[in-house]
Amino acid sequence: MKVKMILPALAEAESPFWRPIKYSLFPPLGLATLAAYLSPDDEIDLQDQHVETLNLTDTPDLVLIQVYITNAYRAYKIADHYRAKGAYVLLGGLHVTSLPHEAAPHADTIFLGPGEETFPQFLRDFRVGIPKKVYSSAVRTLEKIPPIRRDLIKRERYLVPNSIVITRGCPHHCDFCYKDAFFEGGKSFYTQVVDDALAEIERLPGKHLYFLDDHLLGNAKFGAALFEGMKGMNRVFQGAATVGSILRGNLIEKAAEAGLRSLFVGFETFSTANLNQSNKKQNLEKDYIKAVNRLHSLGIMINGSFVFGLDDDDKDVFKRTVDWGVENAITTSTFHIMTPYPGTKLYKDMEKQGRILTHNWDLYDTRNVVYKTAKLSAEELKQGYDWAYKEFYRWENIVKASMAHESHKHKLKHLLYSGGWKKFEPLWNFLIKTKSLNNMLPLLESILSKVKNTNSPSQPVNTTAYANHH
Ligand code: B12
Ligand code: SF4
Repeated sequence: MKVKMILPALAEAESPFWRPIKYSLFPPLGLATLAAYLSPDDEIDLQDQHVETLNLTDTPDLVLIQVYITNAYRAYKIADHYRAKGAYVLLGGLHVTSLPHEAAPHADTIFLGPGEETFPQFLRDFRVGIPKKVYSSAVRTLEKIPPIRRDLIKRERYLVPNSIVITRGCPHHCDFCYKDAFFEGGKSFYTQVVDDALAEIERLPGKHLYFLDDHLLGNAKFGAALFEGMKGMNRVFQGAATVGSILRGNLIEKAAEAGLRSLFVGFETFSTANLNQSNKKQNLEKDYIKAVNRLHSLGIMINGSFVFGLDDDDKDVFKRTVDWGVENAITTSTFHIMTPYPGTKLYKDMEKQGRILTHNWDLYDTRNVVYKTAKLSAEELKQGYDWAYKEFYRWENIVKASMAHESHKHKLKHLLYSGGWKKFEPLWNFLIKTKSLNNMLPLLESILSKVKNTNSPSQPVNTTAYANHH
């Protein structure tokens, strides 16, 4: 059977803010995970529109398309195109799960939730000619999942070909997060068996790994065993976690020992009212600065995530947030305009209150205001967001934040990481065009190399995370 798997490009691809490097970071891991359930005799063509031009002239028997919110319209068009040609078309992913009725008319079969159980079930049904219209994930486990078909990934086109996910979901329930909607009807946080995760890591060439798990420290027992197993593997890795998990116990030390060099941290907001509004209980009364210092003392760079536009935010929130980041030597920051994704509690609340201003999903990229704001006007919010990015990544601020570290090595690493990520667009574009992004990996690995802490543990010793997407 001829199978085509497609990750359509996100709408941002046509925006003036499009940064090709941001979309050449991670390969389509979800589709490569599903490909493992196909038979070795199937002829599989996996295409990622972020890094290649789609070939739409082929005639596959089965087409799988992954739908995110801002590629939804493009995904539907591609689906319609292949259905018109007689292919059997499957749609799945976050957006299909949030809005199955919108996706269904464009597909022969749709999938809700994770695909590890439902896709093989579909294949069994399809091969005997009785496929269903809808498959909804209920049983959830990562036990005995077949090895991801990484051979289908065009490694040289990505900066971070070694992305990996060994857990699914997260133990928390923030109102703005997709998590509860996507995992409805079953477990919403589960992990691989530690030995399987270690085996998957072993299969990855080179040194660098990027864990795309929502919360790498979310299960302390699993984390401890994983990091124990990773000791001596000579890896450097990046991941994401909550403020609380950094402050609790000694898991973060174990992670650092195993090679954790940069962490995406969901600070999101400094306001208690905002944390309550978004049910982000795990951040309430947490000492953010203590968490920052702990990471710095372990030589872990920080990519801070911040959301603007929660109801308690006023005009000062932008400056307050940028100043805090620079003063506390946060290496990279990811700012978002709050976005009520369909299916989330936030969306339902906003809809009830008549606050949703547009249903144009292309605008739901966290760079646009799509809802009626409270204390800020929509213009103030958008301008403040744009200002925050510019201000945080001004050379003066990059240098200032770098200088907050103690040793010259740490200052330099911060400078290289943050400056390199935001200030060398032409170089990144050249590497993408010449398909040689992967050649930058050794440089990234050396920037992420271990920081020998000659200072006392309480002194900030640091650097950061590359480009997290959030
Ligand atoms: C990698 C990543 C990116 C990459 C994506 C590129 C890529 N190659 O996939 C990049 C950097 C481009 C990116 C960008 C952004 N991202 Co992002 N990203 C992720 C991340 C960390 C991992 C995705 C992943 O690989 N998961 C692991 C695989 C195994 O799971 P999966 O892809 O979901 O696939 C499974 C199922 O969905 C299903 N499935 C998927 N497709 C199909 C198709 C069929 C036919 C079937 C049967 C099944 C199926 O089966 C798979 C196996 O179970 C997720 C968080 C997460 N942990 O998932 C956030 C996440 C998707 N991102 C998010 C956001 C907000 C963004 C940005 C808006 C951030 C920003 N401000 O720029 C942008 C734009 C996204 C958009 N416009 O929709 C949100 C999405 C919220 C939403 N409702 O859409 C997430 C969920 C993070 C979060 N916790 O909020 N992101
Ligand atoms: S902690 Fe992060 S991944 Fe978990 S529910 Fe909250 S926003 Fe989502």
